Amino acid sequence: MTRLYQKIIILAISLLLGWAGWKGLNAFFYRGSSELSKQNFGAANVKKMNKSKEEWKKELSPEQFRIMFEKGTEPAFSGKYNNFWEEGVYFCAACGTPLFRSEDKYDHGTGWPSFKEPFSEAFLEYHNDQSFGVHRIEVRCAVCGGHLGHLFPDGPKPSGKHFCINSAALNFKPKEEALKEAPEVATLAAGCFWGVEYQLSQLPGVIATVVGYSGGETINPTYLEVCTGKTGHAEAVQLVFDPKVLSYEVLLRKYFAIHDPTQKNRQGPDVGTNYRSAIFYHNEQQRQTAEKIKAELPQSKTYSSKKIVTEIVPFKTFFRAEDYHQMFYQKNPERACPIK
Ligand code: MHO
Repeated sequence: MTRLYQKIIILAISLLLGWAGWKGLNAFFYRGSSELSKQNFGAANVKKMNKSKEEWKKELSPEQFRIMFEKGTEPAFSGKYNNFWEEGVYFCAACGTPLFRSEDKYDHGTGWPSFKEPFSEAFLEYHNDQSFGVHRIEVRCAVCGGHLGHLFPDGPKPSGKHFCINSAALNFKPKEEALKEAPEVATLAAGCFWGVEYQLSQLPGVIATVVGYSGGETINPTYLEVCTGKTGHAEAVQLVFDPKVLSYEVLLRKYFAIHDPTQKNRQGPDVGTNYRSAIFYHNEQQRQTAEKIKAELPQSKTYSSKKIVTEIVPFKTFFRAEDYHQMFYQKNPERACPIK
């Protein structure tokens, strides 16, 4: 009897140690693993490519096909971009969508190319991956669905994002060449993002949109956290557009026309810093265009010398919002935000 009692205690202790060990291992490998559960998987507004696996098999090398369409991984430290630091853009090796920029590449020391921000959140897609008994977030190209790698929450601040990507899924093009081919990205805040996304997505030349949170400190905030005003984030729309069809200037003029840039920290009934008017510029040219338009506006009749309060600040990071906020207006036209 006593022996059975002892056995039960030993079994319980070993189970407990095993469980604690497993938790410890997870915490060790994915520091801040609770952050993983906060990642929003909302699908962006982007045109998908419909190609079958058989077609990709014919077009890609066996290694690329295995990694991108059979969820493979290249061995650590083996990929051509692991230790590669040239300036340019990394495109999807399958469909050619721009996915990452050299400015956002950093050495995480794990043996795969690592990035702290994507070219645009609109071009990525996230999925839960439970393979090997661990929870990871799989990253795919939103256009062709090709597997790229994983997103870990142990990246450098302010994004905290660590995109761990297979070199074989990428095709690097140097700056000059990339500039000719790649579209541009804009991140804009003008109050409730439902209506802003809808209005701006109607402009010819807009390739993709995604709504989310920008300008604050909190990593992976939820909508409710942003609503408290304590995260520092503003509801924002990230757009990818073709500069040959739509200039940043025309885009900004539309942006100013669809909201009231004289209202500080509010848009109509939506009050709070999360509804502030802000332009998160991605480069010096964008900053200059934004400053120029902002300075011009008060001279027009519409504003009759009223102060334009729109913030013009450098883009730092963008966290996508929950799925139900993506393309909200298209899904719920009856619940429009105050659209001017
Ligand atoms: N007044 C809007 C705000 C939503 S927006 C996504 C509402 O209907 O709740 O912040």
